[in-house]
Amino acid sequence: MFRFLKRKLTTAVKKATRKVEEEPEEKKEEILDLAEKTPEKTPLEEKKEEIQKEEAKEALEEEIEEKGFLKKVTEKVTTKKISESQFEDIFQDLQIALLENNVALEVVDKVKEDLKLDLVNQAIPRSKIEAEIQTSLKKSIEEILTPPEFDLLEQIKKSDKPYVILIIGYNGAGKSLTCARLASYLKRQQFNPLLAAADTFRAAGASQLVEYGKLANVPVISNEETQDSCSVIFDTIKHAKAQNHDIVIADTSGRIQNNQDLMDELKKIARVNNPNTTILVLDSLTGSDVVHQMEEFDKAIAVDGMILTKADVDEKGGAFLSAVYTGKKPVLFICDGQLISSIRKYNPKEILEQLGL
Ligand SMILES: Nc1nc2c(ncn2[C@@H]2O[C@H](COP(=O)(O)OP(=O)(O)O)[C@@H](O)[C@H]2O)c(=O)[nH]1
Ligand SMILES: [Mg+2]
Repeated sequence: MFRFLKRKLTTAVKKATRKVEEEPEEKKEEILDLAEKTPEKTPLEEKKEEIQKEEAKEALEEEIEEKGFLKKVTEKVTTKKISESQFEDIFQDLQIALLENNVALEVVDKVKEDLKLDLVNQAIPRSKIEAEIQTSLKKSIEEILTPPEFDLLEQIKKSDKPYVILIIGYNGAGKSLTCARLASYLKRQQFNPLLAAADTFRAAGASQLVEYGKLANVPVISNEETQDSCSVIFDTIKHAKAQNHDIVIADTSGRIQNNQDLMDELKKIARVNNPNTTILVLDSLTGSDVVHQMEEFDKAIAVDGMILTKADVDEKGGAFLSAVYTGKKPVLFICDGQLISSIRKYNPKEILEQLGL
């Protein structure tokens, strides 16, 4: 999980540290050049210089009294300031590392602003340059990974029953498996969920959910006779009321935003069945395209939260950063495998750890 980005971030921080630690050679040469080029001084200039030296000496004496000589000297030797232009240079490697690993541009810009604020023109102890860069990066990425909160269990408890969860997203994102995983998770929390096989578009859509339902030990309502996904969900809600199921989880057909018919169908599903929560399933392997997916689905029907899948096979991790930061929606769960049990509550600290921060 996230191996590539982790490795790249570590390398970029080390490289940035080395760049800051090394004095830029051109500067030294410039000073030498200047010294060589200084022309002979006239007596008047020498007098002026003497006065300036005297004034500087007095100012220094005052400062010594205020600060303590030793402290002043050590501060000069042991601290380093990163100029704005030097920052631009050291951020280059980090920027490449982030972009190469599917991090959306908007997120890269935020990291840059955060690091700039923390590092530019600050007196950083020389021995702590790497630690300071690392701390600043960690703080920024932690902010990025922290979405608005949403306590699903609490919401279910306080709402009328059945609580209807609508699962939407691209083809192959992991919606059907996630429906069964979520049902199994909620069952373990002492709820009694019912699944609606509303992927009526794909031939095997409904039967696949029936199989997943068996694995999760959760009943599934399906109707192979109909193409009307809206009515399958409607029937499932009726069924849930009659048989005391407190939650309905509705699977839907995969769709992309340029498929207008399917998008319109989704709007109809939401209008007719009025779900309590609509969750967008995002496949982390689709990279920074997750930003686009969230925008488009949210525009069609209001998305309440997201579930990120395939974390186990995502070596880059950028989709997580991009989806959480730009989506500005709660992240309910992450899925990291092909099992019914491969689902857990989203925890930003865990992701940070995976990134080596
Ligand atoms: N490795 C891995 N595979 C997953 C995960 N979630 C789903 N899959 C696989 O992705 C494929 C598509 O899943 P499915 O639930 O049918 O997607 P749907 O088209 O959105 O309903 C299946 O082969 C799943 O086993 C995950 O978290 N990790
Ligand atoms: Mg499916």
